[in-house]
Amino acid sequence: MLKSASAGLDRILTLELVRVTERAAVAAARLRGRGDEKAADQVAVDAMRSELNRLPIKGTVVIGEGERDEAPMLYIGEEVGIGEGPEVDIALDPLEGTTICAKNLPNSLAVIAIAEKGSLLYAPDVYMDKIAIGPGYPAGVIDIDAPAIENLENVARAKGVKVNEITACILDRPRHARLIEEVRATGAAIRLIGDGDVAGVIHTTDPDETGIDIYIGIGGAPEGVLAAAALRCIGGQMQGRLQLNTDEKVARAAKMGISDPNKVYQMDEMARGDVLFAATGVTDGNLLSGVKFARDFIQTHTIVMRSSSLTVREIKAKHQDMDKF
Ligand code: VTB
Ligand code: MG
Ligand code: MG
Repeated sequence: MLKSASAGLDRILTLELVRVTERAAVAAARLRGRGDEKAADQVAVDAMRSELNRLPIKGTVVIGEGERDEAPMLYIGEEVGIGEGPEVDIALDPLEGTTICAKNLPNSLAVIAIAEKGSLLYAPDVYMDKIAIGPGYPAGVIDIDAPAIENLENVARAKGVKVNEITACILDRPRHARLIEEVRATGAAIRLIGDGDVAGVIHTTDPDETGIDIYIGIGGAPEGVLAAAALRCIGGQMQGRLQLNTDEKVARAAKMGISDPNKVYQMDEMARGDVLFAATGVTDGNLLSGVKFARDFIQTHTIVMRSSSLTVREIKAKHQDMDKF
């Protein structure tokens, strides 16, 4: 098999990954707007799994659909791939934003990240407090422990605009009531999203296109690791802290090797080494179009990237062999 010039993962895997998210996205898109999030999720999981199992890797799912006893497929620890090839860790979410897909609202994605074995944070399925910005800022602009106003002022100053020209993306949840008040008090705008904070974080990387400068707030830890993997490939800054607020969660995390429950993880502690990331739009979104079903073909729109080269590719594919999907 071809070896890439730089150390790390075989670069041919980059294209292979696109097939994996394309398949999952098309499957989920067939169930867009049907109000059945479970069914949409299930078909995406099935499709992603069958495509993943054709890859020339010895893969282990480290961020997946849940623990073995709660998820029949793509559970944490499941081995995927043909069992030959490089040993890799895999983080995935075949349908990130199941509710968005069921309601046919923007920004649901099929998402996967692959990294060298041992390079991804083995995060339990708990909440994570997150803060993220895109590329082009000096180091140290964001600090998860600082008040929102400080982060927003620093981002605005670094961008060379007033705070009221900054937009923060925040999940619309009661737990964010105070955060939302604090951000609004600065004069900054908020894009409140119903779900889909992997997309929310990625959107910070292209504020001109998405209108989002910073992501703040508490979402899923698995989504945090996926988002960190994506940012590693585009550039940007992110910090995360697991919300291990019960003894049970602390114990679960400890089993996964996390000894300090309050640790702040920097982006490259959540996703180290060479990382490949791919996401295909399921519903139309700010950066990716959703799957289009035309009479004679299916069109998908995927972003695929690699951390070691910081290459970001967008692939619009027309699939004419529609029986395959
Ligand atoms: C977020 C969101 C996801 O989970 O991570 C969220 O981005 C966090 O959990 O799309 P709550 O819904 O409990 O707030 C999702 O909504 C689903 O994975
Ligand atoms: Mg999922
Ligand atoms: Mg999800």
